[in-house]
Amino acid sequence: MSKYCLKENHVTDEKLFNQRRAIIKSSLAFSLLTFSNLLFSNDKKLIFSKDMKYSTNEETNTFKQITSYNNFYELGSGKRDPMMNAEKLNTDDWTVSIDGEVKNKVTLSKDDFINKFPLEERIYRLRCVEAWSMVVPWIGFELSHIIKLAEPTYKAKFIAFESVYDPENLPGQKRNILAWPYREGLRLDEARNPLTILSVGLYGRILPNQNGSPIRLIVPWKYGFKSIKSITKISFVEKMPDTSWNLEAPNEYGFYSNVNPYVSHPRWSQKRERRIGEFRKRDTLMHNGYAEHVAHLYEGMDLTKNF
Ligand SMILES: Nc1nc2c(c(=O)[nH]1)N[C@H]1C(S)=C(S)[C@@H](COP(=O)(O)O)O[C@H]1N2
Ligand SMILES: [Mo]
Repeated sequence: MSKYCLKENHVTDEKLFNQRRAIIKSSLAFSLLTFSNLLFSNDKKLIFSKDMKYSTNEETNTFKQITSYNNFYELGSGKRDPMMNAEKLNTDDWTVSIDGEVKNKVTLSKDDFINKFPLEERIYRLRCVEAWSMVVPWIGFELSHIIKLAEPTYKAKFIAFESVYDPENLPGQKRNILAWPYREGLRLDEARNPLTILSVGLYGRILPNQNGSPIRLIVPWKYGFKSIKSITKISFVEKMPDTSWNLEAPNEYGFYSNVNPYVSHPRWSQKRERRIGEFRKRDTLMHNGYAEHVAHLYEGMDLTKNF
């Protein structure tokens, strides 16, 4: 497929998406709410249904915004670097190993992720700790499906995630800007929350490399850095795992990292945010607007200490 063709497809997918949204917004649409989609991207079919329970109906950012303003330090630390260096991430023969305190240790291929689980399109906000945000039509499935497949033992209390390690090809990994590979973690009940998904695509297409191909986490009520990209390992563990940003600056980045306008980052406020593409700042919402689904997970915890 030529580059030109790919570009055309971006446009078509986004147009289709907006038409669909227009239909959904119109009054008669309820019968159409769970229709399936069949779209081709990079020669792969993504078959998915539309989630209405957890999706926001805010306007989505454009495909171009979502794929050209990124944080992916393995591909460079500038916002445009991940797009410019996207082809340096090699996702051929990708596998993800699932191990640790589980009955079933398994290794899955990237095709498994597209074919084995019920894919849904979910429109979620992503809010970066740097106080910008985007709304993205992610395609993925609930992480709870992996938990059911793995069958954690009674010892498992947390999940530890690891990203790709390939310093020969990934320009960011030639320097010690972070503890490589990039690492993240969730408490098991956070991982089981239905809002927590593994994403394999966006705007009807498989994930562009700069967004964390072939599979990345999305935890919409936490700052963006928890949503680890290009995952290679999912381990069920007993103790709270190390995370790259916490190792880097423990006073700035805690394990929980819930979006919280009332707890400032030590170097800046978290009260307001700029939606990419907008000029005026918005007020940041508790748990990024998802409090009704997740606030109970932190009942009784001091959120100024557990930041
Ligand atoms: N492996 C890895 N995952 C990562 C990062 C990274 O540098 N490496 N950056 C994080 C940060 S800080 C943010 S805000 C989001 C950005 O996701 P997006 O580029 O798809 O919008 O990815 C997160 N996941
Ligand atoms: Mo971020």
